[in-house]
Amino acid sequence: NLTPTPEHKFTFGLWTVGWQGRDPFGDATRAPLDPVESVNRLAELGAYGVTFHDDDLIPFGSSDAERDAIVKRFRQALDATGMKVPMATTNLFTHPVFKDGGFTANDREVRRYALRKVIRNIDLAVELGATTYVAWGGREGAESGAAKDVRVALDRMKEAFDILGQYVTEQGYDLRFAVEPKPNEPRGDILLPTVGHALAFINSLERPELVGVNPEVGHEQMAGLNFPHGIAQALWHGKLFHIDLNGQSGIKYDQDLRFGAGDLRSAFWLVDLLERGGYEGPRHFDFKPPRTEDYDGVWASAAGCMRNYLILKERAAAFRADPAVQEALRASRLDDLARPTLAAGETLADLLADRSAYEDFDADGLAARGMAFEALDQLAMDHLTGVR
Ligand code: 3MF
Ligand code: MG
Ligand code: MG
Ligand code: MG
Repeated sequence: NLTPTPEHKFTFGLWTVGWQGRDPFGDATRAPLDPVESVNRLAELGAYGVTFHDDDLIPFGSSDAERDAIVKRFRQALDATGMKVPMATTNLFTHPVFKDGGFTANDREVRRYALRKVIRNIDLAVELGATTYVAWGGREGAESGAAKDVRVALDRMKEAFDILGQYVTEQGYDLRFAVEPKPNEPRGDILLPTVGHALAFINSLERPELVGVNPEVGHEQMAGLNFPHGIAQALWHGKLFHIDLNGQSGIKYDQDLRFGAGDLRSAFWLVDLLERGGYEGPRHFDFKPPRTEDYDGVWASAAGCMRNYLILKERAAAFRADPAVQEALRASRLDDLARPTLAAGETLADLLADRSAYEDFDADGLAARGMAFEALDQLAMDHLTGVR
């Protein structure tokens, strides 16, 4: 069944369908999109909810009265459609004041302002029912060596997350943070560039249990990394709090293609993993309908994200259910990988005393065994392409 419904938990950033197509070389190709229109159209398409940066909903510099009116109207659209807001985030990158970062700007006043801007939107996020707060530090970084003392900047980054953790704890909010890594763009080099860097950083925080990751397909691929592998490790650590789905074709600028475009094989393994791996959160799309598209194209692109996810979900399930695949998995000894290397009750001393493990080990004999991975992967290809 390829029809999206709210049970599939598909969500979209307001900034995705609302992207007007402005890029470093060209002006906007589309007129501004009313967030209420986005809520209505995405609801019609079968989405579960929307997410937003503070400034996506409430233009930067709005008065308190304008803010209240905007929020009221937005809330009415949510109520009328049943759309949810499971996640929100802060824009700490568009205004020129953030040119050297938010949490790690060299200017202390900017860092204090950034924290206040985040906290203000956390209150709104919680009011609207969000349980995840994403932090993407696109301007936290540098273009040159002496411009940023990275170890000191990481002290400031930790300070920011510790303060935010204190805030949500003191308020009694049911809200967790998700760090979104990215290697570069817009900064030349961004702090916490990959999932692995972010996971290590989280361990140094005062409240590590409140902080996880929000990996984005394209961001990890920009660093040449295998996205499903990164997601698997985040799941293994219990840290996959949220995810940004989109498409990317290799190491280049952040393409934000619709999900399933770009590296389709990687998308197949990703869906296979998410559907089997215990991720219960929203399937959140952070994509950009190409600037070639008018609004018909925008909604076709959004629908395509969900459709491709559901196609891949169906294909991955067929792959796992195929008896030939199960046989091929055994032939490739995946069941053996699942067995602990020491037997139950066996000790290190037993391993050291086991002559078959070393002295009598038949290295050449074991080396001669093929792994049968090619046949297994071809079955995946057959299922992915629908010929099987
Ligand atoms: C940039 C991004 C961001 C983040 C967003 C937090 C503008 O490459 O991916 O989108 O996803 O700021 O959710
Ligand atoms: Mg991105
Ligand atoms: Mg992207
Ligand atoms: Mg993103």
